[in-house]
Amino acid sequence: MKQTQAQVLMLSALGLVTASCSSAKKEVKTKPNVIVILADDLGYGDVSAYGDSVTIQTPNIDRLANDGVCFTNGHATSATSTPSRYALLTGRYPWKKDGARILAGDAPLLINTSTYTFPDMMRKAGYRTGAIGKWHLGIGAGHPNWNETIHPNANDIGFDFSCLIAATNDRVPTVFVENGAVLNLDPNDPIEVSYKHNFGNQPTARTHPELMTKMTYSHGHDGTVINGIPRIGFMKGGKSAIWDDENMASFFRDKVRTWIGQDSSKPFFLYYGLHEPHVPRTPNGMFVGKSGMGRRGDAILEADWVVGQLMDYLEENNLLENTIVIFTSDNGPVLDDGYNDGAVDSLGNHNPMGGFRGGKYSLFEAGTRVPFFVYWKGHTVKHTSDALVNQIDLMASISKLIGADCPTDIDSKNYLDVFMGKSDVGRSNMIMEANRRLALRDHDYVLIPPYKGPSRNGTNNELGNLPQWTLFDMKADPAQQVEIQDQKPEVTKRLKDEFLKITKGYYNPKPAAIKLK
Ligand code: NG6
Ligand code: CA
Repeated sequence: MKQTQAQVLMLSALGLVTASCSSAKKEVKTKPNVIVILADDLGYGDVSAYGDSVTIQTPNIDRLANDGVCFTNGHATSATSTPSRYALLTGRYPWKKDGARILAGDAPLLINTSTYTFPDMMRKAGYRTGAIGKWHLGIGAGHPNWNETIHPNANDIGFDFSCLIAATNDRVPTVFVENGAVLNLDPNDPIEVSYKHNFGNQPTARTHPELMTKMTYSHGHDGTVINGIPRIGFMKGGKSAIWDDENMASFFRDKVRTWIGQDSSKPFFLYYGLHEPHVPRTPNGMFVGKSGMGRRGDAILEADWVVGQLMDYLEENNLLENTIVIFTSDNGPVLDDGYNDGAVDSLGNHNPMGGFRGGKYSLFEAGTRVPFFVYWKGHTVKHTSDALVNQIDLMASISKLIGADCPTDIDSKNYLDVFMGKSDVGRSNMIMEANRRLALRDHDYVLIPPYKGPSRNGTNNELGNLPQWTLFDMKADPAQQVEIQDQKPEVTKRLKDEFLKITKGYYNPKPAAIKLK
């Protein structure tokens, strides 16, 4: 690939090209390409860069960690996908937004088209913007007609191009949606989708268990069976558009390469949502049996391969020097998330939570503490950083880097120096969210307010529902085994006041029950 105009401008800003560009120097801003790779349910302990105790090998992801900034205290805002992605793409805390909870596959677009988003900001700054992979932020205005182009879609909140799984790989419709329209749809075989009722006496996982030739369900996931896998929700028709679970990774890999390669006149911003290792775990044959840890481990190897494929592409096309690659995960890990896929039995000594308590859905640490790496060849200061960083701050931080306009009244704050590895002074506090429940992190302390509700859900992950205001010291006790609120009443009081102030009007000790559907 030829050097893009943006690259030339950047090199010029760095004084690496001479005379011919010097007249443009005054207006020059550094505008590298920006890629955010967001894995789905990948745990802190699932990436080998985090230490010898990790029993799976992820050499490609490790390359970002080892050559870039490896954050040991990096967080998603939330312990589930939709709110976490909402925060990343809007720079706003999801608990301030009605309806920011795990969405059904036919839910309306969660982000208002009038909201100034991260991709809007990038577009305004001269970037072309793409969203490829998992979405899970809704589409349309409610119960979309999947047989026509659906509006509003990802392109209405700032993306020039989108090719997406509308929700999750375990939810219908099991089709790709490109720029708002279902790919490869045969108009003579229209798609119908419902999360309320089946279509006539169409077979489901319950009525026709023999259809589950690839995987059976353990909880939920008892709707329509597609490709031998039971899903959430009911779907009819659209046969030609149904995705191939085992080739989804290479499908998106190719989309990413084509999209990056098709236009070099502008820098690009890519939001790349990997579907691994979310359920159903359907690694390609290349990875089956390779991790020794069953389907979940094999799916992680596939995610690692995807990262390698992207990095190779960037390298082969001389884009590495001009591209920031950010790798992280939307929430913490889970083993049995509704399928009998052997994740629990084949785990061995592996600890996806990296020794932290809880996991996906949890207010405990493993809910939001996720793998987090930033790599920009020649620019990021390679090291391991213990700074507290949060995905919500990427928007404001990148705005500083590229000289873009970012509103100051949002929750996203500028930590560019931290993300670049030039400073290890991260956030002093943040609010964590898990299924509409909130907790406070302040320096090394975590304060979890009382919540009514079960201690675990069907996944067997601990949720963090505790009867009283509970204080932990993450430095002394990273596994959150020792409650110290009684030893430290002043700290507890100070943090409680701080929590109630930040979350004023949002803290509800008894949030509406979350249906795991
Ligand atoms: C839950 C699903 C789970 C997963 C999750 C969303 C059941 C029992 N559980 O409701 O399998 O799909 O939603 O995961 O249906 S997330 O990573 O996208 O937030
Ligand atoms: Ca997720």
